[in-house]
Amino acid sequence: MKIGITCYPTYGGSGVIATELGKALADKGHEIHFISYSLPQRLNGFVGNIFFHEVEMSKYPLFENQIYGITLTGKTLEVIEYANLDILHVHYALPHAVSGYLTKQILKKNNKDIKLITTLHGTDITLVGLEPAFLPLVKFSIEESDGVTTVSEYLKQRTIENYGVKNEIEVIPNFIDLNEFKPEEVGCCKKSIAPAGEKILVHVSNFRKVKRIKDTIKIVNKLKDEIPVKLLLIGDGPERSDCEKLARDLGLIKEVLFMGKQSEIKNILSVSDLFLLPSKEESFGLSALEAMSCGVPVISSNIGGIPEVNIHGETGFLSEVGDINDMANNCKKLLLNENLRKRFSNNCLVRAKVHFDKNIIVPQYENYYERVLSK
Ligand code: GMT
Repeated sequence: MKIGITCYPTYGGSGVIATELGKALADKGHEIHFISYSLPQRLNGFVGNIFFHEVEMSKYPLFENQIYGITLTGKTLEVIEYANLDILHVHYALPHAVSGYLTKQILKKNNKDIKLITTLHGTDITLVGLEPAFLPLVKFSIEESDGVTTVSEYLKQRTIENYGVKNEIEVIPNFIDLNEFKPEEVGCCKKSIAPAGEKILVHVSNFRKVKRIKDTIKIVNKLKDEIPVKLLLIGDGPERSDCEKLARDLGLIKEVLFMGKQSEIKNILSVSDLFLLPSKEESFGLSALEAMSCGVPVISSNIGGIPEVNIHGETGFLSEVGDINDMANNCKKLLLNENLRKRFSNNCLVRAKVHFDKNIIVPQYENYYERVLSK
């Protein structure tokens, strides 16, 4: 098949999944055309059947506020024309699904068609999509897609409830490359982070409010007198400055390390004892799955699609959003009992392998493409 993939290129989970999906499909012989405003972060290495098309923004003076959705549509039309795509698979509703709809309509005028598949990832449905200015657009573009997938059962239900859409929605969970995210001995790295043998807690995100990163710092504040710990905060975004201030105010300069964006997350996960995900909204929690795949148990909130990934009492523990006492106690249970932590770690590996292995999930997408094409 010839497949166009539109996604955000930056660190967010939707871009990661879109890129990994494209790479996996290319491995299976499909021709993949990525369309985005810059090269997706995980699109590294040369593969003969992967193409990248950059959406270049116009410098025209009237466009003081960039018209990305329209420029994207123009570029997509060009790619479809030149590459003769069978499917346009867009990740994240705004503006990608809206642009996909416009693309389809313009093609129709020229007696051409393309199948439009929209994968909904999270805040496109639960947060920004609900803003009054966007809600009708999101609803309409879902209804007009030839196929719609969500990354969790939770997100499917939220899509139906929030937008009243009647389409059939296919749940295809996020996936992981077990060869890449696996436990590894990176002793030297561990020594430099925790020279006195401190326990290592880690959180990875794009530092948005929805992630409640301050909770991770408050958890460390509760643990530090009983257990020597280091908290690695990986990523960057709007909440970082406030979090740095909180860490300073609490006197946790040595305990909390702001590492910024990192490319080798799997190495950091490999030396970590626990992964923290206290989000107030999360449709899936790809970062938690990456941790689990490296054998790192997850301390998370019990919200959204997280319970479909992290199983309470098996791969980690779940607490109510904002209940940092409970989260800190759950950390203690595992940090003070290495046998239990190891058992959870093993459960994580098994769960990642049995439910979220790339080799199980990518064929589900292929199968779904076939079904949509034959409609
Ligand atoms: O960061 C992104 O690219 C999208 C982002 C979002 O806010 O929608 O992440 C979502 O998609 C990821 C990949 O499917 C999921 O693992 C995240 O749980 C989800 N984030 C939220 O729901 C907050």
